[in-house]
Amino acid sequence: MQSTASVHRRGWSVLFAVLLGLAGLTAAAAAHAGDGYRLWLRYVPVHGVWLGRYRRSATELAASSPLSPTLRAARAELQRGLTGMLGKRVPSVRTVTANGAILFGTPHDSPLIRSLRLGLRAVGSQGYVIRTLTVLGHRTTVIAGNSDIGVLYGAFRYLRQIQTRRPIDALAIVSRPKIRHRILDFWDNLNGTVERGYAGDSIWKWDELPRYLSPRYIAFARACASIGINGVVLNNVNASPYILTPLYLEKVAALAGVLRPYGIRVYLSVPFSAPITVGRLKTADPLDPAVQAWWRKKVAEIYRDVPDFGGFLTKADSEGEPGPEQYGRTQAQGANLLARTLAPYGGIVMWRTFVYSTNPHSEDRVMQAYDIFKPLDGKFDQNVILQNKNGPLDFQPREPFNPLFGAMPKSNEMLELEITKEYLGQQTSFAYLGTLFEEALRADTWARGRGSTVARVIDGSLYGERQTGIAGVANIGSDRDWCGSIFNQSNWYAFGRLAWNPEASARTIAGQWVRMTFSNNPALLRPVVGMMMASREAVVDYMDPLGLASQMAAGTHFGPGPWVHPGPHMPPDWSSTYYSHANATGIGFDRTASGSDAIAQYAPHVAAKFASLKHCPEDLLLWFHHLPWTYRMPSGRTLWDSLVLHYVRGVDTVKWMRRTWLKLARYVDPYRFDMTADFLTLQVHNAQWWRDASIAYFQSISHLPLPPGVARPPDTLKAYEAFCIPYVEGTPGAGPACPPDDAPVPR
Ligand code: BDP
Repeated sequence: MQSTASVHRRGWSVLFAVLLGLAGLTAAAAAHAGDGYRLWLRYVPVHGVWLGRYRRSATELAASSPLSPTLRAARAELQRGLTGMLGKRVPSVRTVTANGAILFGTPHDSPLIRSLRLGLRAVGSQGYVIRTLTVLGHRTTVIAGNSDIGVLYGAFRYLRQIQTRRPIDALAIVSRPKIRHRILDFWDNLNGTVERGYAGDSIWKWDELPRYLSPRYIAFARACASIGINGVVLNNVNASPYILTPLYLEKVAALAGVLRPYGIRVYLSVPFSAPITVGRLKTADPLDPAVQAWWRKKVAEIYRDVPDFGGFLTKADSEGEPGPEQYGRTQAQGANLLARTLAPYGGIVMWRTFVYSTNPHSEDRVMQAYDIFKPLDGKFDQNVILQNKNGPLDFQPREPFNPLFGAMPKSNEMLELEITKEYLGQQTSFAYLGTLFEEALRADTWARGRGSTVARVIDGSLYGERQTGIAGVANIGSDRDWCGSIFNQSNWYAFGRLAWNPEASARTIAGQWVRMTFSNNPALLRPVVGMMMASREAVVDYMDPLGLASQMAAGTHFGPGPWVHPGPHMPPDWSSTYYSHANATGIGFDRTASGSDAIAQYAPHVAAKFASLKHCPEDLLLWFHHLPWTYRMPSGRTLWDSLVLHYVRGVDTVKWMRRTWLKLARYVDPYRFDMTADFLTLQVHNAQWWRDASIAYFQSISHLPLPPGVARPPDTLKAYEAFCIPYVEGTPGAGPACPPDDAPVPR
């Protein structure tokens, strides 16, 4: 079948051909073809007045030699970028000899840079300074850092100025990352699959390593360095013990070697039971001397081959993964066991607080981690960082902030975000997560009064920690476009930029990404940024409005499943009904003092706000309150009507996004245009499915009529419930048990 996008595009092509004939333009100048492989580092030619300005400011590349691998990477990037954008090769020289030279390096390797007063003290070990100065009588752009990696980051920053059409003739840029460890977590399995990965297989080709090093590793490393990512956890948190065997450690060392020049350290997820499964001990008890000795030996073995190894990430006592609890030990005793073996080498432990029990009688799921970890504050070693998911549940389209942020003043805390869109429609949905990340970072914990944002907890400015970090679960795979769609790339990009500066604006980042990925033309830029900024809220609206959460299908987490209820194979807190608490009296989870009192885990000011019906943000209302269907919202509508209208609004926004995109054919090359257009068509379909199934389900409980003008769902609730997708990319193990008979397909 021909796609709507291509039909539409053909219309444009006819018109366009006429215009071309009239104006004598070439199509190539309007839209540069791309298949997404080059991400935001496309370096397409600059035209018009800008070209002259940039050419004058980039005549030669000057650096002392010999260059380290990192400085060579900086030079190669500058050459690649300038050649692509300015259409000429910029020669490399030993010292500044002409106006418009770009001098790059550190004060350690370049006496010339040492002689300039650049104010490098302000940028620490990873930042950079870019300044336009007169050097040896020539007008020069100086890109300098205290370390080689700072220079590489500066080179990318300089190129971004050109990519986004910013002036470069009088530069005075000073930048340093606010967070020390900026890490991508790969949930990649050693068999090449990716848990919750929607962009093909793993990019790590374990079978080829260490003998063959795919050039893709370098393309990946460049992209990471361009946004300041400096760490990669190579394997799934549900970790295979084989990662710690010599066979795989050799492969890890090879990858570390490729990534090193780009400032990326490798880390590993480790199973807590490794002393048993790999070391053949009888126990993994953290207080057992034989267990401690085994880890010491293993860590020494790793550092022998990877001297800059970053450390470990652990998922312990969670979702069936082993942990210290099994031995009657605390999370702190478990974390410190690993921390003490890594400390002599400067390694860290990222200990996840995503710990909970699926026992039907356990307390409110969202309260468990806090109750386990809060009493342990002060018990963790200095090189342990507690890794909290942004919300207290599990990467839902919207959650309040995790109450552990700010509640552990004597412990290091880092933020874990999910870049892969497990719960937001997976690969085909258009959902820019810059806004979600921004919301998570700006949430005010009030731990030390107003302004105690999550950003300030994790950048160490609230409590003064030195080990600061942020992690994003990667959305990267073997697909040619890396992320399963062009727009998914923006989430990788936004994560890196916010990791560097957690106070940056999601809108600004979106704009820069669009300029680099598509075009600087305002006719494209404005509408696309508008789509991006509206996109995540649209998904919230059609999946989990008003503070609902976890209403998706079981297992695959794809598509609606508000009816999923506890059963023999479904623990209560893996069901949807547990979270909606929808019943004859109303809907929502009472987490006030009359309910689970999860609200009490927040600082008093925040708790009071969430507890008050008047002040609780409407978009978190049903997260904290169980309310009658006929409850009057501030808008004057009933809760039921508002809920339904949110589902409707979500679909309408996606339709608007699609309409907006379809008008942009002339500015985008056919491949990327069609893919995005067709994915948006698919998303309209999926959004309608979510809306209709959710309305059908909740109406069967509320028994209330639909607000005027809202159409009835085209199918019966029974039909929505019966629809079942057995296989979805990225779902670990087997999908849900779908009966292979004539199950219905929703309209
Ligand atoms: C859940 C994912 C599961 C992960 C888990 C985690 O569905 O695949 O293993 O998070 O973060 O959201 O450990």
